[in-house]
Amino acid sequence: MTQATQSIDGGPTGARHTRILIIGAGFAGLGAAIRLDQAGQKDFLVVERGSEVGGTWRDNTYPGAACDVPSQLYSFSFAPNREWSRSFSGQPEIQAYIRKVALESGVLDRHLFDTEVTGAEWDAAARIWRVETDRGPITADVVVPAVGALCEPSLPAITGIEDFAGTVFHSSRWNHDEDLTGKRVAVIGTGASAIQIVPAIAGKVAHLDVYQRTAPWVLPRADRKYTAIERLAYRHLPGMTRLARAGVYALRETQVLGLTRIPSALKPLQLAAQAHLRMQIRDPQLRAKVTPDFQIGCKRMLISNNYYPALARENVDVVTDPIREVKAHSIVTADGTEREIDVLIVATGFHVTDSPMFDLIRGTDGSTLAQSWDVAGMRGYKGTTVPGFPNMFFLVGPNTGLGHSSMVYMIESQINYVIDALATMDREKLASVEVRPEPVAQFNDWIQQRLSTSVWNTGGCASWYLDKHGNNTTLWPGHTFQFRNATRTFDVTAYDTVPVSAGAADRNLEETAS
Ligand code: N01
Repeated sequence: MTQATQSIDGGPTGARHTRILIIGAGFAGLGAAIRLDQAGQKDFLVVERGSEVGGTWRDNTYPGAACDVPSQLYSFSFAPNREWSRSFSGQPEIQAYIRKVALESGVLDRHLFDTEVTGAEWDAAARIWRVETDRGPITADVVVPAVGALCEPSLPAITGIEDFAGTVFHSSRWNHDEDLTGKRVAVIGTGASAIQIVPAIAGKVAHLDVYQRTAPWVLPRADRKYTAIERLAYRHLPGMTRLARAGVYALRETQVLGLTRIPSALKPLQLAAQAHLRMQIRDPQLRAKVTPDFQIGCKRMLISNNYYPALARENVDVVTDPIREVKAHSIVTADGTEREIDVLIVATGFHVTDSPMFDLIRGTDGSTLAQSWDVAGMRGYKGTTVPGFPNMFFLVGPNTGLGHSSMVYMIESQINYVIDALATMDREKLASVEVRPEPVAQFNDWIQQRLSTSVWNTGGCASWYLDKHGNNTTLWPGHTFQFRNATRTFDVTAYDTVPVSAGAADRNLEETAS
């Protein structure tokens, strides 16, 4: 794939200036770039630390990687994919879709790849963001962090892990040079990534130990290849794609009541998962080991038809004793058992509520996002704006995650909000907008009140949805169309604004070189 490589050089005056700086070129950043372009907001740059678009779908190349949201819903509404080969797509097909959309969009000329943001600070006098990257400085009127929640691998703090002499890697940084054939392998973790990895590698390794801290609920995966006739229909009848998308969307929304208000309504799903487990694992001991002890939905509901059969294989052991230490060639559990391994795969998730990106962004009083969220936890207004951080619009921000549907829908809602914010700033000649603390407090009180009855808060599990204070700062507690409505227009009354004459028009961008 050929992608334009831009120069970051701002010329003799130093930093390059752009009106809008988008950080990240995954679904969110790329989607924002395309929609901004379509809306006539052409003055933007996208900086991306990787060498191509795709974000999490570029990074997660582990064997078996696939989406657990149906393909028809897992695409931009403005770029429907008529070529999906199956009902739940694999990573290569999703990444190919993202690449194709990027290439056809005409926005790659404003992408800077292999460029990592190392800091961003609001300059109150000039009313601009001063952003540092590993390829030089950039200034921007507006920044749009679109780095996603699942981008920074979380590595387990296990005694001795740094002394492991074999190969060790995180699920999202798969080492394709390591041939697992005939090796003794350990996988730590039994989340959404691990349950796809385990069946994909169990048949080729000599032995596999699956270290399970908490057993997940696993439902059948209604995945199948589309027939030739279906593919033809999707390709040639645009209405089919729209209809399928609407059907999947509506079906998924029926889970919201159970997830957010009446967790007992999820009982049929839990019964289905129990039946799935009973049918796929005959050994009562193994079945007991992998039976969850919390309510379904509390953690992400997983879907797989081949995870349990993989666990039941002769060459696979599920280890539930806590890990005591990792040695040069083995893992030792609390009961003293030592299991030798050649390769260690950590499928232990991501820094979601404590992303390193939060340490890099400094607002009006010089505090970082991490500092401003340290006490109250990650919170924002409509998942997008944060007091003390003017002209910053987060995509996939606080409480925008979902337990039931497609993040692409949420991302598009947030993009609507950003586009209307920019249009409002243009129309009303505003140099900056900064959300006021009161609407943020009101919004978050509503969120937390809604979440208090949710299965994520009451279902008896620990999960990455909750932060270190036990607050759910990641999930949206309602229907996705409620979020779409909330973000349809930019409500400028919730913001402190500064007119252009008081700042931006007077700024001397050449000072940005200093
Ligand atoms: O990560 P996770 P993931 N010692 O955080 C365990 C999305 N996704 O990469 O449950 C031992 O879910 C941890 O144990 P516990 C999806 O949104 C989507 O699997 O905390 N174990 C858990 O079992 C998903 O939710 C797709 O007790 C340790 C596992 O590691 C998100 O990504 C596919 C440990 C981590 O599970 C993250 O999924 C894949 C330790 N020190 C992922 N630390 C799609 O299909 C953690 N664990 C779209």
